[in-house]
Amino acid sequence: MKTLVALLALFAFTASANAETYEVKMLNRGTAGAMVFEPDYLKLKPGDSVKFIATQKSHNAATIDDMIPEGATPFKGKIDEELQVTFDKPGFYGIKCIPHYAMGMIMLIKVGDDQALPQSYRDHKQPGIAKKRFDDIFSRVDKGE
Ligand SMILES: [Cu+2]
Repeated sequence: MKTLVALLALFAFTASANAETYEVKMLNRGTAGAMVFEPDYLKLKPGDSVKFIATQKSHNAATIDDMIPEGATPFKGKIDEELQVTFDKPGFYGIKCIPHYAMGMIMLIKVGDDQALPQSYRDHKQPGIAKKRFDDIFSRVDKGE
């Protein structure tokens, strides 16, 4: 019995040790231009986490309504605060910085394999530069990147 408990503990440890944490910077200016998440597209395994880092001021990270998998929990970080989120539910997550959404401060997170990007994400009405930047990310998703 003791051996079984020890084995179970080892499995639990291994599972959590395999989960990774990715860092995303929130920037006034990055390599892709002004007001960006860097990187702007991430592919995760279920259980991986993302740490949104307030590298520069006045940014936050929040899920976009209707751009998260069914049953996933929306989140909304506070301005200027680091936020760590664990993504358990497979699918695509559209993320925005609330103050700079129309300036194109968005990103996409894919969790799990074998997910097709839902058409509703492509049809989602995006303000200002967010549309162009999402179209660019979607074309990378389509290429299998
Ligand atoms: Cu911002």
